[in-house]
Amino acid sequence: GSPVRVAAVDLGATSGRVMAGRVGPRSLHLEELHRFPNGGVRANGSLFWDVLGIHREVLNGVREVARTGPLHGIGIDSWAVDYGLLDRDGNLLGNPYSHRDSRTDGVPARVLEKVGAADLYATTGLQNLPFNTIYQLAAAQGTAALESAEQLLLLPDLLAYWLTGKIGAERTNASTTGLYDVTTREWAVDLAKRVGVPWAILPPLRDAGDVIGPVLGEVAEQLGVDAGVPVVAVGSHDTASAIVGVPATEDDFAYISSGTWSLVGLELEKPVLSEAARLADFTNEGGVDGTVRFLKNVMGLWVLSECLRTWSDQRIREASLAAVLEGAVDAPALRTVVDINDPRLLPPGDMPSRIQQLAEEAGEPIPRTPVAIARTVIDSLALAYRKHLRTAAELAGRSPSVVHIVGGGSQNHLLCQLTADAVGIPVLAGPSEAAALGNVLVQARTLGAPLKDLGAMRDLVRRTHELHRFEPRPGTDWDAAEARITR
Ligand code: ADP
Ligand code: LRH
Repeated sequence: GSPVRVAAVDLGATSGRVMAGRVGPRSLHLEELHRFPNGGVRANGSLFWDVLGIHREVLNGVREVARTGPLHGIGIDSWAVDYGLLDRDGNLLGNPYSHRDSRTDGVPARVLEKVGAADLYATTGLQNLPFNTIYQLAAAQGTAALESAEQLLLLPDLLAYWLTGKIGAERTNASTTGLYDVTTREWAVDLAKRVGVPWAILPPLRDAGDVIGPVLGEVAEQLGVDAGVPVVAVGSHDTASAIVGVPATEDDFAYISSGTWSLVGLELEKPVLSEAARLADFTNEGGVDGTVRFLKNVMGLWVLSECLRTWSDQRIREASLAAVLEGAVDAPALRTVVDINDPRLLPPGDMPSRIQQLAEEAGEPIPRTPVAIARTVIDSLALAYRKHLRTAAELAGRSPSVVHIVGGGSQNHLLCQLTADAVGIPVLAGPSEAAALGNVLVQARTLGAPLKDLGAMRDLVRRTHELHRFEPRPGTDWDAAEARITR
């Protein structure tokens, strides 16, 4: 058939991008036509997303895709859990909060008193993160916005609503809310009732691959496109789209989706809801085509990017990403390691001081320079990947033979090599835009491209993208390092 050309909107917490994706029978081509910075905005004591600004950038990007060639579809994915509320007129009620806002401090404990951790896990299968939508809604109880809300839309669904006027919740992202039953694949209405969440605001569910609807006439005009262009539901959770874009040809592969967050785990056919999985605090998120993303959220390169922001504010000019990574390659290995998932690293702030504080508390040598701090972060990430991949494999009864690293972090060759060393199996790094590729591929299938399943999509990525291979190097005592942080 003739090639399909779509706009893939991929919104990360630190940058948003709009890509033109072209899929032919044996070809897959991605062109980045628009990129813009993203981040929380502090106002009136809270941390919000500038969602109208994001909407404008989505329009700007899609317009650019349409200007440069045919446009057969539009798909949107973004980070998980955050949402906007609509009033009865269909208007947005206030600004969507960032999941890094502190309003959920102390809330999970209150909710768990009502439902019990075991019950909650048995239904949702989710890692107990303070920002899960269920906790954000519990924190919002009694607010004017929640009381007048008619609909809750997760962010990619909100942006799709502004393009099409259609309301819904795509399942991969719904699965991150803590209000979704991972076994029945429906909203967990009873759970919502028990927590006091107004369940009627949860919109009808839809699947990745469904057509959401054609763009509204007014939007088509703004975009300079024909009114019929469909918006297609993709794996609207960016991590779900990224896992579609993992170029695995092996059956037993592990993955790390490495961006602002690192999502570390396995693709499974069924959730693992065992007591051991609950105690290990592993998540069972919904993947495209009914798969399960059995994984751990690791604090990720957020920690490094907040360090870089802090150094830039302090006018430490020599501390650019390229410079600290170059220095970190030659820094001594595992000199200082910290628990990179310490909850104090979640909110924005002076990250270098927090890393030093964690080192001091753990009795580790305190890293003093940007290079030493960056090396601490990278070593600590590799150590966390090792621990969680081993646990995932054990809990799921798998023994992966390779780790695929995708996302922006796949360009961090030091981290990729250390991951191979730490985990003890080869790492295949790339593509860095796996989420956008997954978004393109799911749209292309809906629009008629012959991609029968995830295997076919992954084959196409593998055949069209160059990967970097890292073999594990012996000689570093990772066990001893792990013992230092769990002491
Ligand atoms: P998100 O989608 O969450 O916004 P990305 O997948 O774009 O994140 O990954 C962003 C991260 O990728 C950055 O924080 C940075 O650490 C890393 N990164 C991006 N480019 C490079 C590069 N050239 N070399 C090393 N690391 C990089
Ligand atoms: C990564 C991500 C991750 C979520 C977090 C909120 O961008 O979607 O999978 O847990 O953001």
